[in-house]
Formats: sequence, structure tokens, C-alpha cells
Amino acid sequence: MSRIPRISASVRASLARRTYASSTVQLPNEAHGHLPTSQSPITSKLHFFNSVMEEGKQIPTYRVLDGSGKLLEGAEVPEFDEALARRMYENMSRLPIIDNLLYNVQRQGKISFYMTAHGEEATLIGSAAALDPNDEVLGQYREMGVLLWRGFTYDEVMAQCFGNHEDTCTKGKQMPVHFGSRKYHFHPISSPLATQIPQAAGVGFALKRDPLRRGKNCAVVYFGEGAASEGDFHAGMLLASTVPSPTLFIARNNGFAISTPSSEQYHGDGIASRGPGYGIHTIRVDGNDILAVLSAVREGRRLCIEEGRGVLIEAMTYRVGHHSTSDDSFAYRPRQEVEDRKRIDNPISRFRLFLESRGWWSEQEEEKFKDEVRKEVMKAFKRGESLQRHALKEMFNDVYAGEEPWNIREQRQELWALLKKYGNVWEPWKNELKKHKGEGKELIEGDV
Ligand SMILES: Cc1ncc(C[n+]2csc(CCOP(=O)(O)OP(=O)(O)O)c2C)c(N)n1
Ligand SMILES: [Mg+2]
Repeated sequence: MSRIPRISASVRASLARRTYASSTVQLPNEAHGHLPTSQSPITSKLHFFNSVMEEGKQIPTYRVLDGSGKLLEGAEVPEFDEALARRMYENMSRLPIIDNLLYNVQRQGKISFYMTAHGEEATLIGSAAALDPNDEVLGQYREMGVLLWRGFTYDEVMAQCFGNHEDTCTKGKQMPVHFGSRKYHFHPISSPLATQIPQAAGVGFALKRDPLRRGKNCAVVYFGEGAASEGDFHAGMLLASTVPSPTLFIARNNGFAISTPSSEQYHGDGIASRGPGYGIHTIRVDGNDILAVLSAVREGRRLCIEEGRGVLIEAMTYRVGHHSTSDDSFAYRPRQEVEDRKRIDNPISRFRLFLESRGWWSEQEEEKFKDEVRKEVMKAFKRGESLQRHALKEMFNDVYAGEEPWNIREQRQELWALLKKYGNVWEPWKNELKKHKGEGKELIEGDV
């Protein structure tokens, strides 16, 4: 194909002189066939297209390990050693232990809500392992694994889920699993879907403007394929591609947005096909293959920081658990499908087979490790459950930055009046108040 010549300065000048009032302007020959704002080659074929790959082909999925934990021949394998591989495996394995316990704890009515990451362990831990610990993470809600990788403790998990006084991030004001941690550069989760996506593009821009962090860190945003249907997804992608800002977009395509299967969420080729539309480097990766995720996120992060602009990674996985404790997924998908996915493609056992084939893990280590984790998690649960909640007045603090707005003041005063009337006499309130530090006295006896 011949090269498309650029329009010369003299031609541009003659085009600029052209007036729309004149219908007899003659364009120089070299200007014919060129568009004023695009390098798009001209074609005389009437041809619609609907694929970012060659006609009809789907975007491929990058994979390193096969289902039985063997390296694929010729695969581009990321660098790792035994210590990193074990750490990744151990972190993946910790997730279902915590998830199973807290899921049941919710069923006992001890916490109001819970969400598991069942099935998505490789996507979470593989990506966490590829990031710098100071990269700013904006999650959706299923990303506790990223925090654990960075050192978040079981006590901190319990503090947030029980909203006890050790929950220093949101002081008991958030639903369970809405984690946040300044220490681990993990921005607090917010329930409205996709709000974190344009925010992440803004965080990426802030990092780029900070001389101490420019070229060192990026913003990393996790979201589900369902959240990618929100306008905020497009706003975030456009911002990161045009401003531009170093933002790594990690789409967890787990097949469902609560009960809506991904087949009903988009008609195009998943989320990855949208990247090139924004001029964003994009890859689709097998999200159940931790080595492929590690490799794709490492390289994506490198590109993101080097070029200072957005990169999109679509991790293909499967939500084995129910959407949350408020969902029964067998109402909309066959039980057998879930059982099959668990058996055929379990990201944890897939990596375990790989480790065992290298002599890096064994049945004895598995038992010992899980036993220890179970004991530690149980200990943290009992402790977290027993701790008092924050002082009641914290309910009204830090809702907005700066001065307390009138609506918060009104609510605080209303509660104070009710507490004064019933707090010391009505048994249910007396019991409830005992769960808080100071038993609400700062409101009952204080000046509001
Ligand atoms: C703006 C908004 N609309 C709807 C909801 C209710 N909602 C919560 S989670 C969810 C599904 C999200 O699916 P996806 O983004 O694929 O994430 P996944 O749960 O699969 O990890 C919906 C519809 C919400 N929280 N916010
Ligand atoms: Mg989903």
C-alpha cells in the first residue's frame, strides 16, 4: 500500500484562504483525497466493519499455563522465582478461607453483608503482585486480595467488616467489604458502580503532576464488566487517553453483573475491543492463569508509566460465588455450570499443580499452611467481633471535608434529642449504645 502524503504547508495556506462564499475555488491537485483532520486512507469500497481484529476474528486471550498447570509451549513467561511464586500461591489460598468464614458470619447475622472473590483469586493476586506497593488502587469491591498482598492484616479486615473502633479508614460508616487504606494506597470503595473509573484517571493525572511520583507510580482501577456499561467507564477512558494520565484499567470480566450474564451486557467483543477506540494499549488475558495476569499487568504498568497514558487489561474469569450475600445465583444459572467451572478451571489448583511440578509445594505444606491461616483468621474474627464500635458521634464526622454542613448538623441534633429521651430508658437502645465507645454519652450529655 502506498504511503499517504501529508498536506504541505502551502496547500494548508491555500485551504485557509478559501471562502465558503466562493463556489469556484480550485483546490491544488495534491489536496484532493485528503481529510483535513485525519490521516485516514481513502477507499472507494463501501465497507462496514465491526471488529478490531481481522474480519470476524475475536481478540485473543493471552495464556501462559494450561489447565493442568503446565507452561504452554513458546509462551512468553514472566520472570519470577520460587519465593514470589509461593507468596502468590499463599495469598490466593488465603482468600477463600477468609471469604468462607465471613460469608457464614453474615449468614449468622453478625455482619450485614459480604461479597466473596471466589473464582477470581488469580486475577486479584496476579495483578497485585505486578504492581508497585505505592501505586494508587481504586477498587470496585471484590479486591480485598490486593490489600492482603500489600500487608493488610486479618484484624484490619475484621475491623472494617464489623465496623469496630479499629476501622480507622471509614470509622464504621461503610458497609462490609468497602475497604480503604491510606497506608496501602487503596482508596475507599464506594457502592455506586463505576464512580472509581473517572476518579482513577484523575488520580493518574495528579500522579503525573507530582514531581516526586511522576514516572514512578500509576493509578490502577479495577471494575467489573458490568460497571463498564456505565457512562463513567467511557469518561475515565477518554480522560486517560486524551489528557492523558497514567491509569491502568483492569476489567474483571467474570461473566455476570449480578444476574445479568455478560452476553446481555454488550454486543461487541467484550471490554477489550473498546480500548483501541480510545487509542489505549489493550490486552485480553486469561484471568484464571496467575502467571499470565502477572505478565500482562507488569507490562501494562510499564507501558502506562513510560507513556504516561491509559492501558486496558481485560481479565477473563468466572464468578464462582453468588454476587453477594444478598443474591442466590442458582435462580438464574444452573448449579452444574458453577460446579463445572470450579472443577475444570480453578485458578488456585491450576497454580498449585505448577508449583508441585517444580517441587515448590507439597500436600504437607498445603495442610500446614491452611491450618495456620484458618486459626489466625478465626482468632481475628473473634477479636474483631468483640471490640466496641467507634464513639457514636463519629457517625457524623468526616462525612464531608471542612465545616459541618447544615443537613449533618440537623441529623446529629435529632439523634441527640432522641437519645436524651430514650437512651437511658429504652432497653433496645440501652443495649445498642453499649456497643459503642463511650456508650453515646458524648451525645447524651454533651452540648450539641
Ligand atoms: C450505579 C449503580 N447501579 C447499580 C448498582 C447495583 N449493582 C451493584 S453490583 C452490580 C453488578 C456489577 O457487576 P460487575 O461490574 O460485572 O461486577 P461483579 O459484581 O461481577 O464483580 C449492580 C448492578 C450499583 N451499585 N450502582
Ligand atoms: Mg461481573
